[in-house]
Amino acid sequence: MTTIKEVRVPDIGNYTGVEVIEVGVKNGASVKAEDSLITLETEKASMDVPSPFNGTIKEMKIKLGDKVSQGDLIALVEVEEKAQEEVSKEEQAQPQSVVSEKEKAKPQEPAATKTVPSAPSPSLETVTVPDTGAAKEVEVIEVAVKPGDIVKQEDTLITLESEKASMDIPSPYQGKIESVLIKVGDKVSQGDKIVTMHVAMQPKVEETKEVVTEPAAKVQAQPSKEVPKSISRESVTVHDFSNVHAGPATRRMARELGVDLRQVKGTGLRNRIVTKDVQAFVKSIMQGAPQGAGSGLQIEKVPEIDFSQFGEVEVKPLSRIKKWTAKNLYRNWVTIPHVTQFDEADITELEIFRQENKQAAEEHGTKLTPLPFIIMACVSALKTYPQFNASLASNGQDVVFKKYINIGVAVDTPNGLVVPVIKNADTKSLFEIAKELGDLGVLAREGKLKGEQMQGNCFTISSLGSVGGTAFTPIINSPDVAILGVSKVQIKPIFMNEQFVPRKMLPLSLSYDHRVIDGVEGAKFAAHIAAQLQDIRKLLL
Ligand code: CAO
Repeated sequence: MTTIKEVRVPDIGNYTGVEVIEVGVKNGASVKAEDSLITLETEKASMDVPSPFNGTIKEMKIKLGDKVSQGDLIALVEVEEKAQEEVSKEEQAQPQSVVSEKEKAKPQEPAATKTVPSAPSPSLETVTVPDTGAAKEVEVIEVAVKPGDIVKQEDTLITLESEKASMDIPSPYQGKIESVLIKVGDKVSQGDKIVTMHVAMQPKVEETKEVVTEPAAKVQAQPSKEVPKSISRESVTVHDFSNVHAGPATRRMARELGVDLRQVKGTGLRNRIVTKDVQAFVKSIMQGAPQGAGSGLQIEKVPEIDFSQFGEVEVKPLSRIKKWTAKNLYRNWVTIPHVTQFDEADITELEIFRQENKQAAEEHGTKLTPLPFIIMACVSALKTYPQFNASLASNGQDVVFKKYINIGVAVDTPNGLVVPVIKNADTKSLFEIAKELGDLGVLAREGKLKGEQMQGNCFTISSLGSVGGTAFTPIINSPDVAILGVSKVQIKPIFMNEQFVPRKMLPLSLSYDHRVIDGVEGAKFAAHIAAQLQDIRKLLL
């Protein structure tokens, strides 16, 4: 017998609104007790939240970038009663570590540790390991400074890793490192010396700053199990670092530099990726080394301009959706070699048929626009050219061919662009597609789309036909390998039967990933869509 159990964010000390930096599982995934569900990251520590049960993920309630606090619902897990009993027995045998009431009472948000004497500057200070709240003998997995380095207050000096968490130990001072008294692999405890440093400027307030305290939750810094990557609009936004073994400082550096950590080879203990690996990766890219799929670098920051010097301005934040979209579009634009193939379809006959059947469509409770026909033509093209119904695997070497056909349709909403998905479009009739399209469009504009309605697309259509334009170059919605842009129908003089005749021409713009699709294939795919639309009887074949 199975029951549905809730997994909630455990006691993570006094942290609230902690960012979810990884989602290790997706709906339907089997998990064992202790498998990581999500990874949280504060400024100072990253921590995995493991499943307390063996079972199957019924529904993930959290996504990348969410901010969570104790008690927030992470997932619903379908649990076999028997499996649960076994886990309970294991739990009894191995009680979880808990943080004492005293530790819980401490403010959790970190920083270094020392009582700062109000000595006249400059002075030579020794920085020691603070009370990490963890057991003694915690391993040093990264040393971020060397003699002569200038560090700012709060810069990471070393990273420690216990069984449950990795944590950065920041400098309590601004100054110059005189000597480093610790090396990678050392086991340290509270009070052990880390560095001596010439302190240029003392912190203004004489105080004992709070320590990095291991969160009370069962937290782990070990890499979580690899899970199948969901191929969806949502996964497009997810940096799946589930198989990455790296500490907070390294992750932070990677984020700042726009480095995809999955592409970086770790040289630290147990192949952990350390900051120097990220630096070496960046250097190799700058020197022209080839990159794997999906990686990329922030090229250069746009200079900050004070626009108010030219006239009145008003600053408004981008919507949440637009922020996500901006990141994804940017990544897709710089990492995928796009080629856009233009074509046009003579839809004169289609339009006659559509007008004749508008009434019938209304009787089916839907509206018949050119888009459902275009979707059916794309289904036919995807069946004929399966390399378009595919994704490049993250190793950049394999292509994942999909045996299902889900079509995403870009919908502009007041909050930004969303891509609801018509699932198994190859099994649906014209009216069914039209109805689903209309319903999804309404839900999208009302901001009521559910996560699963935006997941699993294989190919995307962006139609600006109702707006205008003659052509455009759509950006591929990775992990798709192609996207079809549709512009406004125009009546054009087409030379037929020895004379020019007015025909309704539909402009098509097919962008494809040139790593997966050859130019000839791109041209054939676009031509296939055009041919299907020109003679819609072919859609029946
Ligand atoms: N050329 C000329 N007219 C077109 C056309 C084209 N390529 N495509 C659609 N039209 C017409 C439709 O026939 C309809 O006219 P009638 O009401 O006279 O039949 C009108 O434009 C409006 O269509 P629509 O936008 O309601 O419907 P759609 O099936 O084309 O689009 C959907 C469906 C979900 C995309 C839509 O609801 C929507 O959001 N459209 C706005 C455009 C948009 O957001 N596109 C995404 C752009 S971002 O990449």
